[in-house]
Amino acid sequence: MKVRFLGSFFKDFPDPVYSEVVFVGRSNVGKSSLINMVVGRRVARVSKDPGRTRSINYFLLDDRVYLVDVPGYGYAKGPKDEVVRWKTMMENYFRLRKENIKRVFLLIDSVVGPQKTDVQMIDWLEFYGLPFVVVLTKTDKASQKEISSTLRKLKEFVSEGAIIKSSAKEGVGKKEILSLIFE
Ligand SMILES: Nc1nc2c(ncn2[C@@H]2O[C@H](COP(=O)(O)OP(=O)(O)OP(=O)(O)O)[C@@H](O)[C@H]2O)c(=O)[nH]1
Ligand SMILES: [Mg+2]
Repeated sequence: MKVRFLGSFFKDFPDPVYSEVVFVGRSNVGKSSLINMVVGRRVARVSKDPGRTRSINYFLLDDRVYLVDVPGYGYAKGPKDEVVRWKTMMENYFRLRKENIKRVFLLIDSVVGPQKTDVQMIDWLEFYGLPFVVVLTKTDKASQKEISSTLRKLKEFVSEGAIIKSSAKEGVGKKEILSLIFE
């Protein structure tokens, strides 16, 4: 698979010659790690500290589709103006790119489960009319019981057919995610 980092953007995003998929979710949920796992290379920056990704990063996959890595939300310790900054940036992104986004991957930690901010994100995606699938992350860290509990809570908001289990650490979920990216 061919993957190329196109740059970090805040506005003036790449020309919409290819459609794009975007990975959203709480800070530290594993967005950048999942992108690296799926493309098979360490292209996105990963960190133990929440808030690692600070801009909107574009990658071009196989000269066919843009992959977009965005900053996470819901980092509790984040100062208020950081939250405002995130919101402004993401609102701008969704507004400008909604026609070009073919799918959103909404990542939810399989141990932590859906939080209030995730539900807000689902509302937001529905408001913009963006199709999304939920990806449970870090299943290698979760017990069967935790996974079931997370699935149960999620069923209130999404149908089970739209949930993919993944582990960036163990390469779980790669095939399903890739097939949606290239769909
Ligand atoms: N065990 C395990 N750890 C993971 C997995 N995916 C990510 N992590 C760890 O979770 C932490 C956060 O990963 P990132 O990929 O940087 O998370 P992010 O969602 O991009 O975070 P922000 O850019 O801050 O929003 C890192 O310490 C990763 O090593 C996984 O599948 N299993
Ligand atoms: Mg990141």
